[in-house]
Amino acid sequence: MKKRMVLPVCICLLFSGCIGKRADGLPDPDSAGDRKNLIVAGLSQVGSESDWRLANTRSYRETFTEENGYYLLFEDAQQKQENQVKAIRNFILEEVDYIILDAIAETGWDEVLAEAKEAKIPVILSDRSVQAEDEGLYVSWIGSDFKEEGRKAGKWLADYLKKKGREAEQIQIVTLLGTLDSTAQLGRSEGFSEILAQQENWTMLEEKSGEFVQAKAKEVMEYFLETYPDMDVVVCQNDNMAFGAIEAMKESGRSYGKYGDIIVISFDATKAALEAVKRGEINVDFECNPNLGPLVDETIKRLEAGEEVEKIQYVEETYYD
Ligand code: GYE
Repeated sequence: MKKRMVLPVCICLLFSGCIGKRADGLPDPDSAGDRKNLIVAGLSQVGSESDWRLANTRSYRETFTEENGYYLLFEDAQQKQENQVKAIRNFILEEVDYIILDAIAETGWDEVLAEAKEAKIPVILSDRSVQAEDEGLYVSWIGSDFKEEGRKAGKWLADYLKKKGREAEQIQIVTLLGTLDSTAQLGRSEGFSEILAQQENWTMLEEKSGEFVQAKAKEVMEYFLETYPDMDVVVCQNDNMAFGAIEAMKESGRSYGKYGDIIVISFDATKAALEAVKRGEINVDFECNPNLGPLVDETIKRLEAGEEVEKIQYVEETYYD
């Protein structure tokens, strides 16, 4: 009884995409009808830190429509894990049919995901994965093979240096890391390190987080340029950070890219970054596909039909140089 009275009020205040409100802001008791016959999905999105992220959100908004049978509750966590935990708890109170989580970090999910499991709400991980004690806490992870992206970047660099006749040279590298502990950061770092470990003459001077954000990356790159003026390569774990690095290099009068001194490696392959590849400002860009909405939709429809789904579903990706 008490639960019925209190919960909808809290939920309506917390969700921007709320189901229905009376003029006084309180929930309309009839509004539950809005979502009748629709699959209610609660999506906890990381934030809006990059162009990739905006494209990813767009993909969900375009796919999870009423015409396609969904009622989407969208929550932007603004880069805070605590907001994601709160959103998941509210999705549970809302009794959504599915929870879609794009986790800011890999750790720290056991408790809240156990609560979702207890409530029998299937959780689908989108883009990023989590390290859970019990893999049964989520149904499927749909995203990119980030480790492979990192490996591809390392292999590309080895090939490129060989083509330039620089394979015996000492190569000094710095890395602009993404959000620490995120699957994209961990995978890209691990994959690249694997190749680096096989190269006697490569040195990783320093790795520092630019949090996947252009302005932050620019600051870190300024520090790198001052501290390591002889660097040969900057690995940028996303395109917005590559733009930040480029700004810093431009301002300090350093040459970079295909026709310059510092080799620029990036990930995501957004439209603007591919233009920069064409201009020779970024040497190479490893694609990361943000269009996950249709894949998650397909997974949910399969679950609805009682079918099994794979635990990990990787999207196909290429690169541009
Ligand atoms: O590379 C970056 C974003 O998790 C793949 O997060 C995603 C990464 C992407 O902010 O631009």
